[in-house]
Amino acid sequence: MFNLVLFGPPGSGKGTQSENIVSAYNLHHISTGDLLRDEVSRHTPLGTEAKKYMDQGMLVPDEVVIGMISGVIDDTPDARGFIFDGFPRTRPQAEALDKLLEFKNIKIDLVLSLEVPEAELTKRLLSRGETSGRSDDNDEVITKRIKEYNSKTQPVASYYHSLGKLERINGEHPIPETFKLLAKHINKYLLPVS
Ligand code: B4P
Repeated sequence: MFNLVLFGPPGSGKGTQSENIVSAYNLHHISTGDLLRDEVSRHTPLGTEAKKYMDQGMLVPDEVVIGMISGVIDDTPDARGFIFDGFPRTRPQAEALDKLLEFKNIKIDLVLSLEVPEAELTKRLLSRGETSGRSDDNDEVITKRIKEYNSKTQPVASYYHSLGKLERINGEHPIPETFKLLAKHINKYLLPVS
């Protein structure tokens, strides 16, 4: 089994590249952003709680997100591996994920960090906002999300770097070129199925 964390600031292309990686390597995609948006759209108690944070560009509390992940892993026993997209986003989430995986006798093999300058992130997210209907794709909330990333999520990179698992990728290139850079690293662990 091969488990990958796709890491990076809001708008760096985690969701976009996850789709490419899933189709090339047949990994099971776990996006905490998608899971949370699904809870919000179904008006579940978890979704109602999460929405308060998401609408302000803040991270949802760790315990809410960690509980959600454990359930998804248990529901997918036959996966070839997992791609964690947008998770972990804080150091406590990273440590909780390691503990959770250890308990299931698996581990994170590789962390790919998409690096994109702030001006380009804002441009992409504003452009997505024109069609996405997402309540967090507007100027004010994007600024807050990038701030949250710099203070709470960036330290996760140092955590994985200290474990020798982090590779930094320039995410400024067009989507196919960025995918090729990611694939170069994944191919060292796993061959594509398509
Ligand atoms: P997420 O859903 O994870 O989304 P994201 O950070 O906005 O985007 P991503 O990096 O996936 O960008 P995308 O590919 O779409 O998070 C949303 C919110 O959920 C968070 O703010 C938080 O509140 C909450 N949340 C989620 N996980 C959490 C956790 N673990 N803990 C706590 N809270 C959590 O790309 C963006 C745009 O750029 C797209 O329009 C795309 O087409 C474009 N694009 C991508 N790559 C490009 C390229 N190479 N060139 C040009 N454009 C590109």
